[in-house]
Amino acid sequence: MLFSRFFAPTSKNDSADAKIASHRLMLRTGMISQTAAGIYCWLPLAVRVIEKITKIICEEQDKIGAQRVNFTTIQPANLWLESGRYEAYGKEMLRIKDRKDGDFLYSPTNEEQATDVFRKYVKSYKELPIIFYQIHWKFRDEIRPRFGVMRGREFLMKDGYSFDLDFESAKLTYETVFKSYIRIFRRLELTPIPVQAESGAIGGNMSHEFQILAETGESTLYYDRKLLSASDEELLTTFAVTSEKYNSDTITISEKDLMISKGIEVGHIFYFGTKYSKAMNAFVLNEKGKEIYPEMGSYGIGVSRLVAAIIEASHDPRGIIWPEAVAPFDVTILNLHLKNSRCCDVAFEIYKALSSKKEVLYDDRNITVGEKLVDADLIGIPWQIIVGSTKIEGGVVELKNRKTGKVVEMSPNKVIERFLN
Ligand code: 5CA
Repeated sequence: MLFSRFFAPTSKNDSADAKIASHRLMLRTGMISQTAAGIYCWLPLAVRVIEKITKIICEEQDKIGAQRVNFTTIQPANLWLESGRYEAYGKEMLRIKDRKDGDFLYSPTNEEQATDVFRKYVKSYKELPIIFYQIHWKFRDEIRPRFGVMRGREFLMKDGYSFDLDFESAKLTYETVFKSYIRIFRRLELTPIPVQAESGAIGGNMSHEFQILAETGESTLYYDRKLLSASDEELLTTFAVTSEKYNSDTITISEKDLMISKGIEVGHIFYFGTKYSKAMNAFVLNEKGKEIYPEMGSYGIGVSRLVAAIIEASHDPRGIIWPEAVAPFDVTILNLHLKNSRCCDVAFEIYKALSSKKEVLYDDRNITVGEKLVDADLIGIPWQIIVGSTKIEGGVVELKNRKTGKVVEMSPNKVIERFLN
């Protein structure tokens, strides 16, 4: 991709109302553009990151047998009248009338719809367990949308819904999804802290939140120091709670092992038994022909929030430092001297060669050297290949690692080899 043709409207100044690093940096790099309170347009850099995250989520969910679907953003109110949540959900739900005066809503979550699809088609215990998931937009009319996409009103969620025949099987599904989530967050180069949580508006009695440590997080976490080095299996049972559940009288770990930190909730999973299957009369027949209400769970990841959480976890005063797994491009080439034909030839040659295997952003814009270097650090692509007139006379270009800041000189051929092999 030629930067001169790429839509990334970067800016030199911070927006006054951006209070946390991710919000500030997403605006400055031109990843997002606000259209109303808590409602954002996602521009090309951001869409590339979302697609990388989506791919990782789908790979890990497909591995555990979850099946991707697309439920709808607009739902008829009667599904929610059946479950009893239409009134209970309150003002966070955006209610819509169609032209025939019918009541609809913009999905804040899709338990009812998943249950409705299930009851229409699944009739036998033999078809269970089933896990559906989707990656789709949600709307919640939050009282205080803030911190950019961190707490938006319109946001992208990965939401999953499971159906099992009995409690044992439902618990196994819950634990399988739990472990899949840990793998997803680790692949995103994050350190997830799973905490036992309240289930709130979703209901139910077994629930974990997945938190990412960050000083700007809205949750307060109390957890056992061991958690930071626990295996995926141990994570299920190691002590960790949010402030809503914390009670110093009942705590079982010693004071010296107790850690208290701020966190960002990037995922939340729930087991809620037959709450929706009973309310919506979704049942299967068991081997004796008896009607059984399946045991259900639901599983969310805040995909758009994750983009911001990754930036909170990985930035410095100069800008974003993308983990390689989700970076919008693998490598950027900075041609510092467009008027020098040797620089142009070498930069273009490297660009052509690398583009066969890598996602490359070639900065061919007619701006100052300083602006180019500042933008490259701001946007945070993991590797920068810097082509400048003095170095090129000596037959070398510079390869800079955004994270460490380390620069090494090498010949253009060497740098091509470095990325193609
Ligand atoms: N139905 C369940 C799971 S599918 C559910 O809705 N869970 S949730 O309410 O906890 O949301 C799942 C995840 O979406 C949260 O963990 C959070 O990361 C993200 N999320 C929730 N509200 C917002 C919001 N207003 N802005 C951005 N992300 C949000």
